Amino acid sequence: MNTAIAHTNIALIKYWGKQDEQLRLPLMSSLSMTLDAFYTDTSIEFADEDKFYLNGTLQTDASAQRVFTYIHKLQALLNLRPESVVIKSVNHVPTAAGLASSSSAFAALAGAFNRLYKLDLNHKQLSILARIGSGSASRSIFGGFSIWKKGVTSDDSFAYPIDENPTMDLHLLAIELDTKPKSLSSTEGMKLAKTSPFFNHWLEANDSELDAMISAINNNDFTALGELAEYNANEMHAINLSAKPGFTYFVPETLKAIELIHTLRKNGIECYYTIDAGPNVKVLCQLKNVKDIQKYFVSEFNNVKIVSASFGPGISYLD
Ligand code: 2P0
Repeated sequence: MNTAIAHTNIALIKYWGKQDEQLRLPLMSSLSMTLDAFYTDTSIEFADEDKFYLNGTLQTDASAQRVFTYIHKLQALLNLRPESVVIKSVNHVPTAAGLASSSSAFAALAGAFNRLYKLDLNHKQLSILARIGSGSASRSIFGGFSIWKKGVTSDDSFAYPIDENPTMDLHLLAIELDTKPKSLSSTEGMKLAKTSPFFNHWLEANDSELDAMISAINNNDFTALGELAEYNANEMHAINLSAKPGFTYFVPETLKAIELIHTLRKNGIECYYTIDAGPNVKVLCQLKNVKDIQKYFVSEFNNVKIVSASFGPGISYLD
């Protein structure tokens, strides 16, 4: 059946800007945490006609187009027979998560493709294939903490693990504030962000922020990790606001959630936020505070859904 399973990841040092759109080569290195609670399993088989099923439903929209463009690109790149395929993907992302799944989706698809053609690729090669589907997917090949180094060519831009079984007490609470599809894709947002006058600073700060995050992880320093992850997310969203034209993924509830995190901190409950290309907020915290933080968000927002996650594993195969 050629089935691969990959988990989503959340960037603590973010990828936001490409040097090559086609190959998805980034302008900066990024660092992420792979999550246990959210994953995708994908199987692929040769068939008479290209078909893509997501959660059991045949897809005919832009998402199917993106998947087949990707498969055809890999077939051409690796000089493989351009055969048709049936792809069946299931996203095990709780509906409450409010998390994008392109990182797990393209990592699992790259793994399934590897099995289909019996390519026997190593994890570095798989990370390169996953990256071509979606940048963040390069990091989902690995569990725990991983770094995607930007590289200068396609063969040189891949992720590697820094600690696949971290012992750090680090939990993530995904707070679902808004379920509407985002108005601007990551791909488009990244293009616009390059017009910000602060974009150069974003690139210049990348090396030192990456080094500082690696130190925080090596020193098991939750405070340093949280402060820097929050700062890095703020920089990314500041670039969006200052682009020409400016834009934001925030909705009013996003700002309210940020305010709540400030209040929690003032009250001695240590927690930090990170926010991706959408309105939902992810809280970084330690196990002892998970329940209190959940309670506080539930009391301040009506019907808010919260999913708790910690470290997840790298790619695996079902058969
Ligand atoms: C990240 N994001 O590092 C950043 C932070 C969102 C904000 O990677 O265009 O779906 O497919 O390479 O990987 C989301 O963008 O973008 C993303 P493409 P992707 O996780």
